[in-house]
Amino acid sequence: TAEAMSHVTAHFGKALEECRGESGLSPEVLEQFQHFWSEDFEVVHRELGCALICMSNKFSLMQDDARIHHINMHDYVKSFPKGELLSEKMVELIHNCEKEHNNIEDDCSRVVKVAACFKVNAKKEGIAPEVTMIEAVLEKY
Ligand code: BOM
Repeated sequence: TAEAMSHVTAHFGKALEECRGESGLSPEVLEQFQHFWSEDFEVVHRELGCALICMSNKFSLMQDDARIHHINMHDYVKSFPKGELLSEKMVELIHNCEKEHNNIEDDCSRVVKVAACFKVNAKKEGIAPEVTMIEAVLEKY
């Protein structure tokens, strides 16, 4: 559900500042992680892909090949309110996007494409949160 996704995003997004330095993602491109879901944020910068890899590694959500760790992601999403309603769908959508962009060799470039694909498909499935929903739960984490 979009509600569960707002919790996942709020929690995951707390790792952004720790990853800004090594990813090179400037605050002008993405100031706060919740804006990932904004209509007017374009998921296009390679540095965002690098940041997503760094952030995922803080929670062991990726394998060494920078692909999603299915079990860890499942458990992570399940740990949030209503997460058990989201975890399977989320892993499936990300994995489908990984298959679509499997030809891109550079990890950061591929991950940002996967993230853009995931954003589109999550909106189609009605599990994309509004930025205001994320802001409402930020203080819990
Ligand atoms: O091939 C690995 C791709 C990982 C892409 C992840 C995209 C998700 C971005 C936005 C939402 C975030 C909330 C939690 C994400 C965990 C990765």
